[in-house]
Amino acid sequence: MKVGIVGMPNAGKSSLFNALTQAGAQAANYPFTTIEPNVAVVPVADERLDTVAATVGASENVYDTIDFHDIAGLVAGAHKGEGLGNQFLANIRETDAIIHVVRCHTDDNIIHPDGRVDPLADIETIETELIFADLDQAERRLDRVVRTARGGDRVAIAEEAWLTEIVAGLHEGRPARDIALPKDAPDAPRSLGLITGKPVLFVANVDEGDDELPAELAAHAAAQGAGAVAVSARLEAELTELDDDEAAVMREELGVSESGLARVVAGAFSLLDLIAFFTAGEGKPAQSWHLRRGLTVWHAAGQIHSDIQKGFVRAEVIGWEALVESGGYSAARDSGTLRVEGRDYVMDDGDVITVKFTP
Ligand SMILES: Nc1nc2c(ncn2[C@@H]2O[C@H](COP(=O)(O)OP(=O)(O)OP(=O)(O)O)[C@@H](O)[C@H]2O)c(=O)[nH]1
Ligand SMILES: [Mg+2]
Repeated sequence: MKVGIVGMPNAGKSSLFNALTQAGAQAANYPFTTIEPNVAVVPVADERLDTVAATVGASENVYDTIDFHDIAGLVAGAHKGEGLGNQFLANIRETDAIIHVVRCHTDDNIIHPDGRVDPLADIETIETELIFADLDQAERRLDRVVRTARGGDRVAIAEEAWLTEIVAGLHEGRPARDIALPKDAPDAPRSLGLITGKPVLFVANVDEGDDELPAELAAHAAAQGAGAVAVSARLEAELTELDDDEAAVMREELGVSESGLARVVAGAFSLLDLIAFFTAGEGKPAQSWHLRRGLTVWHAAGQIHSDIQKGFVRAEVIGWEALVESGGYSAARDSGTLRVEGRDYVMDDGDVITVKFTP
């Protein structure tokens, strides 16, 4: 899963990025990879995998990862070349979801580009710039497609139709996700890399020790069908410098229950409606994976490897708790809690699967 972080300059994007990256490295004790200075691959620790791995005697734990992309802040007029932000938007066109960091903290020492703290006004500025950037992208593509369509190319003619809808909708100031498209073009916003077509998780960057999501932000997110969580980016960044016990004591004192990483990851997963599943075998790595809820074990096989999906025969499936209670695969097989399922089996959160396939 790839996630792009957007927001106003000084909103706290890089602070959040650093906190997530370091917390991921610590929580999972797993060396994160910095592909570029502003891209981090963060493992998503999952205690269920640890227990499953211990039960079956796996060689190591490999957690599924999230790529976070931190880009420069956007200012009003970015689409006309103001500030730096616009040129970095290309970096997040390929992501699965957007994290929109909104300054809500009231620290006067931190300059706000517009000289005031107003979360909803900031959100509107960013949403407007993203719509303009998408409009630019869609119009350029439309120009090209119109030329091909004139030659009678049927694919181009269909594409011209939905691109025209998108361009018109964006012109009216609507995000791509709200623009109705013909049924044969459901992936259009994605294939075009439209940022306003992606699901959004708002991260309210709140004052230290303030765990509450501002009501106005919660309402705005709900109206859009977006997710929202409150995090103090600075506090989270500071907590990653402490060891686990010290950080737990600090959290307790401040009344901040869960780590910022856990909240952001949980927010992103519920936004994308993802479930976790596991693969594990004796002497082999135990791995966690994620899949959209409602998909089948055949889709799950495709996550693991396209060859495993192609040669899919059947799968052995068991809930992680049942596997741990049985103490291993062979006992689970004997007691009948390990089931054999066909390709249409719909995956449950926490399933452990072994796919049988013909190479
Ligand atoms: N008091 C307080 N300060 C914060 C918080 N989060 C970030 N800051 C400070 O705000 C300043 C800007 O934070 P950054 O994380 O660099 O902001 P950014 O969104 O990456 O900014 P650009 O990259 O310029 O767009 C830094 O001095 C941070 O220490 C917070 O939760 N509370
Ligand atoms: Mg930054």
